[in-house]
Amino acid sequence: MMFIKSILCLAAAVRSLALPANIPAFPDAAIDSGLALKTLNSLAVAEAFKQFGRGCSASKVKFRREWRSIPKPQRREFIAAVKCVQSKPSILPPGEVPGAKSLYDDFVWAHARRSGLVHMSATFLLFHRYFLFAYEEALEQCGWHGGLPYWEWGLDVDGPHKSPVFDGSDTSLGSDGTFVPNRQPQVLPLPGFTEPVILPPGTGGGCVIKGPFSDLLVRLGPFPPDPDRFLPVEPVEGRGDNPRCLVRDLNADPLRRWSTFRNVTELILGYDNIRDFQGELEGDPRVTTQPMGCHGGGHSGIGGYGNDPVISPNDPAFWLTHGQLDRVYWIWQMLDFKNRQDVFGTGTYLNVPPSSNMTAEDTIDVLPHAGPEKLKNLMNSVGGKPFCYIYV
Ligand SMILES: *[C@@H]1O[C@H](CO)[C@@H](O)[C@H](O)[C@H]1NC(C)=O
Ligand SMILES: *[C@@H]1O[C@H](CO)[C@@H](O)[C@H](O)[C@H]1NC(C)=O
Ligand SMILES: [Cu+2]
Repeated sequence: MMFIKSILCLAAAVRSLALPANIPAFPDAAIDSGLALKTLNSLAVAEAFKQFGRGCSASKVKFRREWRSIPKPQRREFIAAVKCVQSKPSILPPGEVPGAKSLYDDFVWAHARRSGLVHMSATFLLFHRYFLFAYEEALEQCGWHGGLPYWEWGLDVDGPHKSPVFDGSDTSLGSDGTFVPNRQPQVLPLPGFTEPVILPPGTGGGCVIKGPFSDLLVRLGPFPPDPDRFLPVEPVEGRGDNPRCLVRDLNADPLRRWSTFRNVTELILGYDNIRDFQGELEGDPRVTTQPMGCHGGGHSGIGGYGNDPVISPNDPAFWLTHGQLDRVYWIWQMLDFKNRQDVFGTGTYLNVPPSSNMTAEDTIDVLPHAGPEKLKNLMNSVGGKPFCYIYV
């Protein structure tokens, strides 16, 4: 209650500011320390409190918090809820995806089956926003009412293996993978860029063996790309049961290169239209000369399955890195809310195969978890029907 009050005070204090013209010019030190991003988050909260609609209100809004700001007993409750989703049976039609044994596997499939449509396309940010929401609802059914947590990358650029998110304690999402020595750098050829991205090996590389999810059985995938696309759509191969451990390879290098406080703050302040903002955030070769973006940095910071564009939701940390990404998008939107309500691009990965331009009137779904919804209804996190959350 105190917390809500202080947010409301803050909202009152900044109400007089016209956004985004009055965003303070931040000193370098504030950008590098994360203070600037924190301030932008506060401005976004203030704006969100003016944008409540259709049943979403200050008393109902869900607070999505950074992992470290969730008290440890609640972190344990969150982990228990994730395990509950992992223990519930699949809701897919019997036999359709034989490897999907649990409701959690269904989420992995929901992402995999659409991966060729919802990356490097108009729906990237909003599909993932809706996807996170569907998962948050499943956690709710499993007794977690605290809002989906997020992972602030900027706090862990000195080593995600030391982070409370990944330290292997019972209040973490499990440890790093076991260290696999003598590995070569990973060479990632990214479509549309002439030079591949080269990543040094991380601090893991093997199975997660300590803490929550050390006993997790990953089942789905790998899914091969379709012959005419970069990523699959409704793949047939890979649906079978392929039980294996969770592989992780935590890595500070990509976090330092693409996902620092500075990278995220400059992204939010540097672009005023969705094409450029989304293109930089995702490293879209049609928009930017910089591959990866903060999205890629976050995934590669987790490494292992978390760095696979198709099956990354197999790692329970997926939801926290994408929570952070949605937070970045959310802050950007809230800094100029009425002008940041559109989508840009087509409905296929790098427009291969070619597809139509999409508009906010188009619909997406997150089957089997959430039905079709117009993109315009997914723009406002506090618009009610379906969303009612903010990041704090
Ligand atoms: C990201 O920020 C770091 C400093 O925080 C900087 O060294 C790096 O060049 C930035 N990356 C990009 C792609 O701008
Ligand atoms: C799709 O959008 C692009 C970029 O704005 C534009 O150049 C193109 O003409 C559009 N295509 C159609 C069919 O409207
Ligand atoms: Cu992602």
